[in-house]
Amino acid sequence: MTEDTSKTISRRFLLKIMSGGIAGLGFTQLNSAWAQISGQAVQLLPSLTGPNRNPYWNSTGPFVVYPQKLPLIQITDRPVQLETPRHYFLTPFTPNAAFFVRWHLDKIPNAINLSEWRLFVEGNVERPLILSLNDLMKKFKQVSVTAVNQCSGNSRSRFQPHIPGGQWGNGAMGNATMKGVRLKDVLDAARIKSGSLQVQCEGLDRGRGPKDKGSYRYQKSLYLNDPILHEVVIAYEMNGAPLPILNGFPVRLVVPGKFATYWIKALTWIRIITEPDTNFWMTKAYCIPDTPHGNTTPEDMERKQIKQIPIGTMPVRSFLITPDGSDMIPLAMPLTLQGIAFSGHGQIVKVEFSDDNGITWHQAKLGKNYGRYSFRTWKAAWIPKHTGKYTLTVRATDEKGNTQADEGIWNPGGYLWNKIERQEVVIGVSE
Ligand SMILES: Nc1nc2c(c(=O)[nH]1)N[C@H]1C(S)=C(S)[C@@H](COP(=O)(O)O)O[C@H]1N2
Ligand SMILES: [Mo]
Repeated sequence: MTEDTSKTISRRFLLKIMSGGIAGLGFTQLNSAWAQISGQAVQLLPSLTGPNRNPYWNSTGPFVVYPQKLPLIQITDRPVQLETPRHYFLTPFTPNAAFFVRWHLDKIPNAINLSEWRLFVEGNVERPLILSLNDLMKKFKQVSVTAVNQCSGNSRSRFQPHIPGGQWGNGAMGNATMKGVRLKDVLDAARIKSGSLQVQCEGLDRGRGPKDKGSYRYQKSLYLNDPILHEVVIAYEMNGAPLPILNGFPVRLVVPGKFATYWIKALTWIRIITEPDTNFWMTKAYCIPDTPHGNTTPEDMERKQIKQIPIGTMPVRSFLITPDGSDMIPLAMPLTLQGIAFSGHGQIVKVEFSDDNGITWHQAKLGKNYGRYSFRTWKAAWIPKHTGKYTLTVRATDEKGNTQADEGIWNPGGYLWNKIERQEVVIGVSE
Protein backbone atom coordinates (compact mmCIF):
# COMPACT_ATOMS: atom_id res chain seq x y z
CA MET A 1 0.00 0.00 0.00
CA THR A 2 1.45 3.39 -0.93
CA GLU A 3 1.30 6.23 1.52
CA ASP A 4 -1.37 7.92 -0.57
CA THR A 5 -3.79 4.99 -0.69
CA SER A 6 -3.37 4.29 2.98
CA LYS A 7 -4.34 7.89 3.65
CA THR A 8 -7.37 7.59 1.38
CA ILE A 9 -8.51 4.45 3.10
CA SER A 10 -8.11 5.86 6.54
CA ARG A 11 -10.01 8.99 5.52
CA ARG A 12 -12.90 6.90 4.13
CA PHE A 13 -12.82 4.69 7.14
CA LEU A 14 -13.07 7.74 9.37
CA LEU A 15 -15.97 9.17 7.36
CA LYS A 16 -17.96 5.93 7.61
CA ILE A 17 -17.31 5.64 11.29
CA MET A 18 -18.36 9.20 11.82
CA SER A 19 -21.55 8.94 9.81
CA GLY A 20 -22.39 5.78 11.69
CA GLY A 21 -21.76 7.70 14.89
CA ILE A 22 -18.84 6.20 16.67
CA ALA A 23 -19.30 7.80 20.01
CA GLY A 24 -20.48 5.44 22.67
CA LEU A 25 -20.40 2.25 20.52
CA GLY A 26 -19.91 -0.95 22.41
CA PHE A 27 -17.52 -3.68 21.26
CA THR A 28 -20.12 -5.67 19.30
CA GLN A 29 -21.43 -2.62 17.58
CA LEU A 30 -17.92 -1.59 16.65
CA ASN A 31 -17.39 -5.02 15.13
CA SER A 32 -20.47 -4.66 12.99
CA ALA A 33 -19.33 -1.20 11.93
CA TRP A 34 -16.15 -2.90 10.72
CA ALA A 35 -18.20 -5.51 8.92
CA GLN A 36 -20.13 -2.77 7.17
CA ILE A 37 -16.97 -1.17 5.92
CA SER A 38 -14.95 -4.22 5.08
CA GLY A 39 -17.99 -6.31 4.14
CA GLN A 40 -18.28 -4.66 0.75
CA ALA A 41 -14.75 -5.59 -0.21
CA VAL A 42 -15.32 -9.19 0.88
CA GLN A 43 -18.52 -9.46 -1.12
CA LEU A 44 -16.69 -8.41 -4.29
CA LEU A 45 -15.33 -11.94 -4.58
CA PRO A 46 -17.87 -14.72 -5.02
CA SER A 47 -16.89 -18.13 -3.77
CA LEU A 48 -15.20 -19.95 -6.62
CA THR A 49 -14.47 -23.13 -4.75
CA GLY A 50 -17.61 -23.81 -2.76
CA PRO A 51 -20.51 -26.07 -3.70
CA ASN A 52 -22.57 -25.41 -6.82
CA ARG A 53 -19.57 -24.28 -8.80
CA ASN A 54 -19.52 -26.91 -11.47
CA PRO A 55 -17.18 -27.86 -12.96
CA TYR A 56 -14.48 -27.75 -10.33
CA TRP A 57 -10.90 -28.01 -11.52
CA ASN A 58 -10.28 -30.87 -9.11
CA SER A 59 -12.80 -33.31 -7.72
CA THR A 60 -14.28 -32.45 -4.37
CA GLY A 61 -13.25 -35.40 -2.22
CA PRO A 62 -11.36 -35.07 1.07
CA PHE A 63 -7.57 -34.97 1.30
CA VAL A 64 -6.14 -38.30 2.41
CA VAL A 65 -2.65 -39.58 3.16
CA TYR A 66 -1.27 -42.87 1.86
CA PRO A 67 2.23 -44.39 2.15
CA GLN A 68 4.84 -42.47 0.08
CA LYS A 69 2.22 -39.86 -0.78
CA LEU A 70 1.49 -36.25 0.07
CA PRO A 71 -2.15 -35.46 0.86
CA LEU A 72 -4.15 -36.22 -2.30
CA ILE A 73 -7.83 -35.96 -3.11
CA GLN A 74 -9.75 -39.15 -2.50
CA ILE A 75 -12.14 -40.34 -5.19
CA THR A 76 -12.72 -43.80 -3.73
CA ASP A 77 -11.14 -45.84 -0.98
CA ARG A 78 -11.62 -49.34 -2.42
CA PRO A 79 -10.20 -49.49 -4.96
CA VAL A 80 -7.74 -46.74 -4.18
CA GLN A 81 -8.29 -43.71 -6.43
CA LEU A 82 -6.48 -40.48 -5.57
CA GLU A 83 -6.38 -37.26 -7.54
CA THR A 84 -3.49 -34.78 -7.79
CA PRO A 85 -4.31 -31.22 -6.67
CA ARG A 86 -4.07 -28.49 -9.31
CA HIS A 87 -0.99 -26.72 -7.91
CA TYR A 88 1.32 -29.65 -8.66
CA PHE A 89 0.87 -28.96 -12.37
CA LEU A 90 2.85 -25.72 -12.23
CA THR A 91 6.00 -27.71 -12.98
CA PRO A 92 6.56 -29.95 -16.02
CA PHE A 93 7.26 -33.03 -13.86
CA THR A 94 4.66 -34.24 -11.41
CA PRO A 95 6.34 -35.21 -8.12
CA ASN A 96 6.08 -38.95 -7.41
CA ALA A 97 4.62 -38.19 -3.99
CA ALA A 98 1.83 -36.17 -5.60
CA PHE A 99 1.20 -38.44 -8.59
CA PHE A 100 -2.42 -39.61 -8.95
CA VAL A 101 -3.33 -43.20 -8.15
CA ARG A 102 -5.85 -45.50 -9.78
CA TRP A 103 -6.39 -49.20 -9.17
CA HIS A 104 -9.40 -51.27 -10.21
CA LEU A 105 -9.20 -54.17 -7.81
CA ASP A 106 -9.25 -54.38 -4.02
CA LYS A 107 -6.15 -56.40 -3.34
CA ILE A 108 -3.14 -54.34 -4.31
CA PRO A 109 0.49 -55.04 -3.42
CA ASN A 110 1.62 -53.19 -0.32
CA ALA A 111 5.10 -54.70 -0.10
CA ILE A 112 7.27 -56.47 -2.67
CA ASN A 113 10.16 -58.75 -1.79
CA LEU A 114 12.58 -58.26 -4.68
CA SER A 115 14.48 -61.45 -3.89
CA GLU A 116 11.29 -63.33 -4.76
CA TRP A 117 9.67 -61.06 -7.32
CA ARG A 118 10.19 -62.05 -10.97
CA LEU A 119 8.95 -60.80 -14.32
CA PHE A 120 7.60 -63.68 -16.41
CA VAL A 121 7.67 -63.56 -20.20
CA GLU A 122 5.55 -66.43 -21.46
CA GLY A 123 3.04 -67.61 -24.03
CA ASN A 124 3.86 -68.03 -27.72
CA VAL A 125 7.62 -67.56 -27.36
CA GLU A 126 10.59 -69.82 -28.05
CA ARG A 127 12.42 -68.93 -24.86
CA PRO A 128 10.20 -68.07 -21.87
CA LEU A 129 12.02 -65.74 -19.47
CA ILE A 130 12.02 -65.33 -15.72
CA LEU A 131 13.76 -62.06 -14.90
CA SER A 132 14.72 -60.46 -11.60
CA LEU A 133 14.77 -56.68 -11.31
CA ASN A 134 18.55 -56.92 -11.41
CA ASP A 135 18.35 -58.88 -14.69
CA LEU A 136 16.23 -56.10 -16.15
CA MET A 137 18.62 -53.41 -14.96
CA LYS A 138 21.83 -55.20 -16.02
CA LYS A 139 21.03 -57.37 -19.05
CA PHE A 140 19.10 -54.88 -21.16
CA LYS A 141 19.91 -51.45 -22.50
CA GLN A 142 18.55 -48.64 -20.34
CA VAL A 143 16.21 -46.20 -22.06
CA SER A 144 14.26 -43.21 -20.85
CA VAL A 145 11.08 -41.45 -21.91
CA THR A 146 9.17 -38.52 -20.47
CA ALA A 147 5.48 -39.16 -20.89
CA VAL A 148 2.08 -38.14 -19.62
CA ASN A 149 0.12 -40.78 -17.77
CA GLN A 150 -3.54 -39.79 -17.98
CA CYS A 151 -6.57 -41.81 -16.94
CA SER A 152 -9.13 -42.27 -19.73
CA GLY A 153 -11.74 -40.98 -17.30
CA ASN A 154 -9.86 -37.81 -16.37
CA SER A 155 -12.45 -34.98 -16.03
CA ARG A 156 -15.34 -37.46 -16.09
CA SER A 157 -17.25 -35.33 -13.56
CA ARG A 158 -17.88 -32.84 -16.37
CA PHE A 159 -19.96 -35.13 -18.56
CA GLN A 160 -23.59 -34.17 -19.12
CA PRO A 161 -25.63 -36.31 -18.75
CA HIS A 162 -23.70 -37.58 -15.78
CA ILE A 163 -21.67 -40.81 -16.12
CA PRO A 164 -21.29 -43.24 -13.22
CA GLY A 165 -17.72 -44.16 -12.22
CA GLY A 166 -14.89 -42.24 -10.59
CA GLN A 167 -15.90 -38.58 -10.58
CA TRP A 168 -12.48 -37.27 -11.50
CA GLY A 169 -11.78 -33.58 -11.80
CA ASN A 170 -8.77 -32.72 -13.96
CA GLY A 171 -6.09 -34.24 -11.72
CA ALA A 172 -6.07 -37.84 -12.98
CA MET A 173 -2.91 -37.12 -14.95
CA GLY A 174 0.79 -36.67 -14.35
CA ASN A 175 4.08 -36.37 -16.20
CA ALA A 176 7.27 -38.22 -15.31
CA THR A 177 10.57 -39.29 -16.78
CA MET A 178 10.40 -43.07 -16.84
CA LYS A 179 13.57 -45.13 -17.09
CA GLY A 180 13.79 -48.81 -17.81
CA VAL A 181 14.14 -51.18 -20.75
CA ARG A 182 12.35 -51.47 -24.06
CA LEU A 183 9.53 -53.99 -24.08
CA LYS A 184 10.75 -54.88 -27.60
CA ASP A 185 14.20 -55.81 -26.31
CA VAL A 186 12.70 -58.15 -23.73
CA LEU A 187 10.36 -59.70 -26.33
CA ASP A 188 13.31 -60.15 -28.71
CA ALA A 189 15.18 -61.99 -25.97
CA ALA A 190 12.17 -64.31 -25.55
CA ARG A 191 11.88 -64.78 -29.35
CA ILE A 192 8.27 -64.42 -30.35
CA LYS A 193 6.99 -67.33 -32.42
CA SER A 194 5.15 -66.83 -35.69
CA GLY A 195 1.39 -66.62 -35.49
CA SER A 196 1.57 -64.22 -32.54
CA LEU A 197 -0.92 -61.35 -32.44
CA GLN A 198 -0.84 -59.42 -29.18
CA VAL A 199 1.19 -58.91 -26.06
CA GLN A 200 -0.88 -59.18 -22.89
CA CYS A 201 0.25 -57.57 -19.63
CA GLU A 202 -0.86 -58.28 -16.07
CA GLY A 203 0.13 -56.98 -12.64
CA LEU A 204 0.06 -58.41 -9.12
CA ASP A 205 -3.25 -56.87 -8.08
CA ARG A 206 -6.22 -59.16 -7.56
CA GLY A 207 -9.94 -58.80 -7.05
CA ARG A 208 -12.53 -60.95 -5.30
CA GLY A 209 -14.32 -62.12 -8.43
CA PRO A 210 -14.13 -65.54 -10.15
CA LYS A 211 -10.77 -66.29 -11.78
CA ASP A 212 -12.00 -66.00 -15.36
CA LYS A 213 -13.57 -62.59 -14.77
CA GLY A 214 -12.35 -59.02 -14.96
CA SER A 215 -13.24 -58.66 -11.31
CA TYR A 216 -10.36 -61.05 -10.50
CA ARG A 217 -7.52 -59.61 -12.62
CA TYR A 218 -6.72 -56.57 -14.71
CA GLN A 219 -5.16 -57.38 -18.08
CA LYS A 220 -4.49 -55.21 -21.11
CA SER A 221 -3.12 -56.14 -24.50
CA LEU A 222 -1.44 -54.33 -27.38
CA TYR A 223 -1.19 -55.52 -30.97
CA LEU A 224 2.35 -56.58 -31.83
CA ASN A 225 2.16 -54.55 -35.03
CA ASP A 226 1.10 -51.36 -33.24
CA PRO A 227 3.85 -48.83 -34.13
CA ILE A 228 3.93 -47.61 -30.52
CA LEU A 229 5.36 -50.98 -29.48
CA HIS A 230 8.85 -49.72 -30.40
CA GLU A 231 8.53 -47.01 -27.77
CA VAL A 232 6.93 -49.00 -24.96
CA VAL A 233 9.12 -49.12 -21.85
CA ILE A 234 9.15 -51.46 -18.87
CA ALA A 235 10.04 -48.78 -16.33
CA TYR A 236 11.76 -49.30 -12.98
CA GLU A 237 12.51 -45.65 -12.32
CA MET A 238 10.17 -42.65 -12.12
CA ASN A 239 11.59 -39.12 -11.95
CA GLY A 240 14.93 -40.51 -10.78
CA ALA A 241 13.53 -42.67 -7.97
CA PRO A 242 11.98 -46.12 -7.58
CA LEU A 243 8.28 -46.12 -8.43
CA PRO A 244 6.00 -45.52 -5.43
CA ILE A 245 4.26 -48.80 -4.65
CA LEU A 246 0.88 -47.23 -5.45
CA ASN A 247 2.20 -46.30 -8.92
CA GLY A 248 3.42 -49.79 -9.73
CA PHE A 249 6.67 -50.68 -7.93
CA PRO A 250 8.85 -52.48 -8.96
CA VAL A 251 8.09 -52.04 -12.70
CA ARG A 252 5.27 -50.72 -14.82
CA LEU A 253 4.54 -50.53 -18.49
CA VAL A 254 4.81 -47.10 -20.12
CA VAL A 255 2.91 -46.69 -23.38
CA PRO A 256 3.74 -43.13 -24.49
CA GLY A 257 0.85 -41.19 -25.97
CA LYS A 258 -1.77 -43.77 -25.00
CA PHE A 259 -4.16 -43.55 -22.08
CA ALA A 260 -2.98 -44.96 -18.75
CA THR A 261 -5.26 -48.00 -18.97
CA TYR A 262 -2.40 -49.72 -20.87
CA TRP A 263 0.29 -48.68 -18.37
CA ILE A 264 0.17 -51.89 -16.33
CA LYS A 265 1.47 -51.43 -12.78
CA ALA A 266 3.36 -53.99 -10.72
CA LEU A 267 3.86 -55.66 -14.10
CA THR A 268 4.63 -59.35 -13.50
CA TRP A 269 3.34 -61.29 -16.52
CA ILE A 270 4.02 -60.51 -20.16
CA ARG A 271 2.21 -62.99 -22.35
CA ILE A 272 2.38 -63.41 -26.12
CA ILE A 273 -1.03 -64.45 -27.41
CA THR A 274 -2.27 -65.63 -30.80
CA GLU A 275 -5.91 -64.52 -30.57
CA PRO A 276 -7.31 -61.07 -29.82
CA ASP A 277 -7.64 -60.53 -26.06
CA THR A 278 -11.37 -60.49 -25.30
CA ASN A 279 -11.14 -60.08 -21.52
CA PHE A 280 -13.48 -57.60 -19.79
CA TRP A 281 -10.86 -54.80 -19.67
CA MET A 282 -10.35 -54.97 -23.44
CA THR A 283 -13.85 -55.44 -24.81
CA LYS A 284 -16.22 -54.07 -22.16
CA ALA A 285 -14.33 -51.43 -20.19
CA TYR A 286 -12.15 -48.77 -21.79
CA CYS A 287 -13.98 -48.85 -25.10
CA ILE A 288 -15.11 -45.77 -26.99
CA PRO A 289 -17.61 -45.22 -29.80
CA ASP A 290 -15.97 -45.58 -33.21
CA THR A 291 -17.01 -42.04 -34.14
CA PRO A 292 -15.14 -38.73 -34.57
CA HIS A 293 -13.68 -37.75 -31.14
CA GLY A 294 -15.42 -40.76 -29.58
CA ASN A 295 -18.55 -38.67 -29.38
CA THR A 296 -22.09 -40.03 -29.28
CA THR A 297 -25.43 -39.54 -27.48
CA PRO A 298 -27.35 -41.58 -24.90
CA GLU A 299 -30.10 -42.01 -27.55
CA ASP A 300 -27.70 -43.47 -30.14
CA MET A 301 -26.27 -45.77 -27.48
CA GLU A 302 -29.75 -47.05 -26.70
CA ARG A 303 -30.32 -47.79 -30.36
CA LYS A 304 -27.15 -49.91 -30.11
CA GLN A 305 -25.95 -48.79 -33.51
CA ILE A 306 -22.62 -47.53 -32.31
CA LYS A 307 -19.59 -49.76 -32.74
CA GLN A 308 -17.24 -49.70 -29.74
CA ILE A 309 -13.46 -49.90 -30.05
CA PRO A 310 -10.69 -49.98 -27.42
CA ILE A 311 -9.53 -46.52 -26.36
CA GLY A 312 -6.08 -45.52 -27.61
CA THR A 313 -4.30 -42.23 -28.07
CA MET A 314 -4.88 -39.17 -25.87
CA PRO A 315 -6.40 -36.12 -27.56
CA VAL A 316 -4.77 -32.70 -27.14
CA ARG A 317 -5.48 -30.87 -23.87
CA SER A 318 -4.33 -27.70 -22.13
CA PHE A 319 -4.86 -26.24 -18.68
CA LEU A 320 -4.51 -22.93 -16.91
CA ILE A 321 -2.96 -23.68 -13.53
CA THR A 322 -2.55 -20.19 -12.16
CA PRO A 323 -4.38 -17.92 -11.48
CA ASP A 324 -6.87 -20.47 -10.19
CA GLY A 325 -9.76 -18.17 -9.33
CA SER A 326 -8.99 -18.10 -5.61
CA ASP A 327 -6.78 -15.02 -5.73
CA MET A 328 -8.04 -11.52 -5.18
CA ILE A 329 -6.44 -9.90 -8.23
CA PRO A 330 -5.92 -6.14 -8.06
CA LEU A 331 -6.68 -4.11 -11.19
CA ALA A 332 -3.66 -3.49 -13.44
CA MET A 333 -1.42 -5.96 -11.63
CA PRO A 334 0.85 -7.61 -14.21
CA LEU A 335 0.34 -11.37 -13.88
CA THR A 336 1.80 -14.46 -15.45
CA LEU A 337 -0.76 -16.97 -16.64
CA GLN A 338 0.81 -20.41 -16.37
CA GLY A 339 -0.20 -23.89 -17.32
CA ILE A 340 0.50 -27.09 -19.21
CA ALA A 341 -0.47 -28.70 -22.51
CA PHE A 342 0.01 -32.16 -24.03
CA SER A 343 -1.17 -34.44 -26.82
CA GLY A 344 -0.76 -38.13 -27.49
CA HIS A 345 -0.72 -37.38 -31.22
CA GLY A 346 2.50 -35.34 -31.20
CA GLN A 347 4.40 -32.29 -30.11
CA ILE A 348 2.50 -29.27 -28.83
CA VAL A 349 3.18 -26.46 -31.29
CA LYS A 350 0.90 -23.72 -30.00
CA VAL A 351 -0.91 -22.67 -26.84
CA GLU A 352 -3.28 -19.72 -26.99
CA PHE A 353 -5.23 -17.95 -24.29
CA SER A 354 -8.16 -15.62 -24.34
CA ASP A 355 -9.35 -13.17 -21.69
CA ASP A 356 -12.70 -12.49 -23.35
CA ASN A 357 -14.20 -15.96 -23.21
CA GLY A 358 -12.69 -17.10 -26.50
CA ILE A 359 -13.47 -14.18 -28.80
CA THR A 360 -9.86 -13.10 -29.29
CA TRP A 361 -6.83 -15.33 -28.76
CA HIS A 362 -3.20 -14.54 -27.89
CA GLN A 363 -0.23 -16.84 -28.23
CA ALA A 364 1.47 -18.05 -25.06
CA LYS A 365 5.18 -18.77 -24.72
CA LEU A 366 6.02 -22.47 -24.57
CA GLY A 367 8.39 -23.82 -21.91
CA LYS A 368 11.25 -26.25 -22.39
CA ASN A 369 10.62 -29.20 -24.66
CA TYR A 370 11.03 -32.56 -22.90
CA GLY A 371 9.90 -34.59 -25.89
CA ARG A 372 6.65 -35.16 -27.70
CA TYR A 373 4.98 -37.23 -24.98
CA SER A 374 5.67 -34.82 -22.12
CA PHE A 375 3.70 -31.99 -20.55
CA ARG A 376 4.72 -28.74 -22.19
CA THR A 377 4.52 -25.81 -19.82
CA TRP A 378 3.34 -22.44 -21.10
CA LYS A 379 3.33 -18.87 -19.81
CA ALA A 380 1.74 -15.60 -20.86
CA ALA A 381 1.97 -12.10 -19.46
CA TRP A 382 -1.45 -10.62 -18.70
CA ILE A 383 -2.65 -7.36 -17.18
CA PRO A 384 -6.31 -7.10 -16.14
CA LYS A 385 -7.68 -3.86 -17.56
CA HIS A 386 -11.08 -3.67 -15.90
CA THR A 387 -12.55 -4.66 -12.59
CA GLY A 388 -15.05 -7.47 -12.24
CA LYS A 389 -15.16 -10.84 -13.95
CA TYR A 390 -12.86 -12.17 -16.65
CA THR A 391 -13.24 -15.58 -18.24
CA LEU A 392 -9.80 -16.90 -19.11
CA THR A 393 -9.68 -19.74 -21.61
CA VAL A 394 -6.84 -21.77 -23.06
CA ARG A 395 -6.45 -24.08 -26.04
CA ALA A 396 -3.54 -25.99 -27.53
CA THR A 397 -2.65 -27.25 -31.00
CA ASP A 398 -0.38 -30.23 -31.71
CA GLU A 399 1.91 -30.87 -34.67
CA LYS A 400 -0.80 -32.86 -36.46
CA GLY A 401 -3.03 -29.79 -36.37
CA ASN A 402 -5.37 -31.21 -33.72
CA THR A 403 -6.86 -28.59 -31.47
CA GLN A 404 -9.51 -28.41 -28.77
CA ALA A 405 -13.19 -27.89 -29.41
CA ASP A 406 -15.50 -25.68 -27.43
CA GLU A 407 -18.23 -28.29 -27.25
CA GLY A 408 -18.09 -31.10 -24.75
CA ILE A 409 -18.42 -34.67 -25.92
CA TRP A 410 -20.42 -37.56 -24.52
CA ASN A 411 -19.81 -41.29 -24.45
CA PRO A 412 -20.97 -43.98 -22.02
CA GLY A 413 -17.54 -44.50 -20.43
CA GLY A 414 -16.93 -40.83 -19.69
CA TYR A 415 -13.65 -40.91 -21.62
CA LEU A 416 -11.63 -38.57 -23.86
CA TRP A 417 -12.77 -35.23 -22.37
CA ASN A 418 -10.72 -32.40 -23.91
CA LYS A 419 -13.07 -29.43 -24.16
CA ILE A 420 -11.47 -25.98 -23.93
CA GLU A 421 -11.01 -25.07 -20.27
CA ARG A 422 -12.43 -21.94 -18.71
CA GLN A 423 -11.43 -20.13 -15.55
CA GLU A 424 -13.29 -17.23 -14.07
CA VAL A 425 -11.19 -14.68 -12.22
CA VAL A 426 -12.38 -11.56 -10.45
CA ILE A 427 -10.50 -8.30 -10.51
CA GLY A 428 -10.88 -5.85 -7.65
CA VAL A 429 -10.03 -2.17 -7.36
CA SER A 430 -6.48 -1.41 -6.38
CA GLU A 431 -6.99 1.97 -4.77
N1 LIG B 1 -1.90 -53.57 -12.43
C1 LIG B 1 -2.69 -52.53 -12.73
N2 LIG B 1 -2.21 -51.59 -13.56
C2 LIG B 1 -2.97 -50.51 -13.88
C3 LIG B 1 -4.29 -50.39 -13.39
C4 LIG B 1 -4.77 -51.41 -12.53
O1 LIG B 1 -5.91 -51.38 -12.03
N3 LIG B 1 -3.94 -52.47 -12.23
N4 LIG B 1 -5.06 -49.31 -13.77
C5 LIG B 1 -4.66 -48.59 -14.99
C6 LIG B 1 -5.33 -47.30 -15.11
S1 LIG B 1 -6.90 -47.31 -15.77
C7 LIG B 1 -4.73 -46.12 -14.79
S2 LIG B 1 -5.55 -44.66 -14.93
C8 LIG B 1 -3.32 -46.09 -14.34
C9 LIG B 1 -3.10 -45.23 -13.15
O2 LIG B 1 -1.74 -45.09 -12.92
P1 LIG B 1 -1.20 -44.48 -11.57
O3 LIG B 1 -1.94 -45.12 -10.45
O4 LIG B 1 0.26 -44.71 -11.53
O5 LIG B 1 -1.47 -43.00 -11.64
O6 LIG B 1 -2.82 -47.38 -14.06
C10 LIG B 1 -3.16 -48.37 -15.02
N5 LIG B 1 -2.45 -49.58 -14.71
MO1 LIG C 1 -7.70 -45.12 -15.85
